Amino acid sequence: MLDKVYTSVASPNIALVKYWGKRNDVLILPYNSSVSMTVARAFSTKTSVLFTHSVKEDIFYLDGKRQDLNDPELSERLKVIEIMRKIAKTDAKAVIYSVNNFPTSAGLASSASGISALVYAINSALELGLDARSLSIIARQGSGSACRSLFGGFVIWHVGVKEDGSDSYAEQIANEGYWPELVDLIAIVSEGKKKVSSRAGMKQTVETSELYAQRPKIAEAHAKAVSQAILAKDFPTLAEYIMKDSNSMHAVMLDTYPPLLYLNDASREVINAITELNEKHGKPVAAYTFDAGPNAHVFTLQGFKGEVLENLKEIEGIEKIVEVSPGPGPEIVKEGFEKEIQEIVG
Ligand code: 2P0
Repeated sequence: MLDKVYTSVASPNIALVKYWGKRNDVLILPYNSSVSMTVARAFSTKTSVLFTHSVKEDIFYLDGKRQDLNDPELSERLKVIEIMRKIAKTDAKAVIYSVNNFPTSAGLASSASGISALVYAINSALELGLDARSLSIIARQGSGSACRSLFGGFVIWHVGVKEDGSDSYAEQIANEGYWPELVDLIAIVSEGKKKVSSRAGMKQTVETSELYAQRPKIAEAHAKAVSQAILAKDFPTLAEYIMKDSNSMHAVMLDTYPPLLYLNDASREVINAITELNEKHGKPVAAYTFDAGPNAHVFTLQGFKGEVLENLKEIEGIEKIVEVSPGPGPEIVKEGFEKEIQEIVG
């Protein structure tokens, strides 16, 4: 409905089996399925959307600042607006006011929660009535990992085989209440110089890594093993495949030419500490995973949390540790940024 504000909230996700490489850069189609956990609302993006004929162009505020929609990176991500406008057959302009309740330095990507919150709010604002699977296909085209945030709990993004991307969507494996004992301890480490963005980095890997040809079938097997381990609440198997998949992705990153080195000394200390802890227990009680940066995500069960934290606290270079648990998918909320949007529209 035009001239009415709709507000959604969505949370980011952390990959347990990684997406790293596109077979189609425009539609954002991956080379392999990936699996993730959507995190609780302590980390979320709240987005209010209004469609109207009373402004001449789309307007987008992020964290209180108006964004330049001619910026190529941002406009590529925001093409989801145009996709949805076409479905609704409207030329009304969008006024968007989006706020993250967590800093990007918290070790979680804000683009996933941002884009999933946006498509979720637009679905209501334009009265499209699309289900979460269809919305995940739209969100995917803004940013691959965003499609997984359309669901809560544990989620698989299916690789798909079709050229139009209609079978490359996200699906829930188990909801956020399924395995509440599982926690992710994010160890924030000091970052060095700015890393290569995920989008640019994965393209370089696909183009130059000789090992990459092996990656899709390895990751596909990991996605299957991780999905089964989640359903069985089998932590040792889950932990083994989480670590193997992180290692595998960082192997093809290192094999990229020139190499992509996202881990630092503190990251490697975490790998050593978790490996020793698991050896001490004679089975995996914790699992590390790293994205395109040095921050460690350490998965464990509540019963081992104290011991894992003790080990992490001894590592030099860890600045802080943030605990996150499984969380819900996007939702529409009553209270949004009505006042702010009113001021923008005038
Ligand atoms: C993931 N990452 O599965 C992997 C692991 C980073 C490492 O998805 O180009 O921002 O927008 O599709 O989704 C980060 O890449 O990239 C990412 P685009 P995206 O979570």
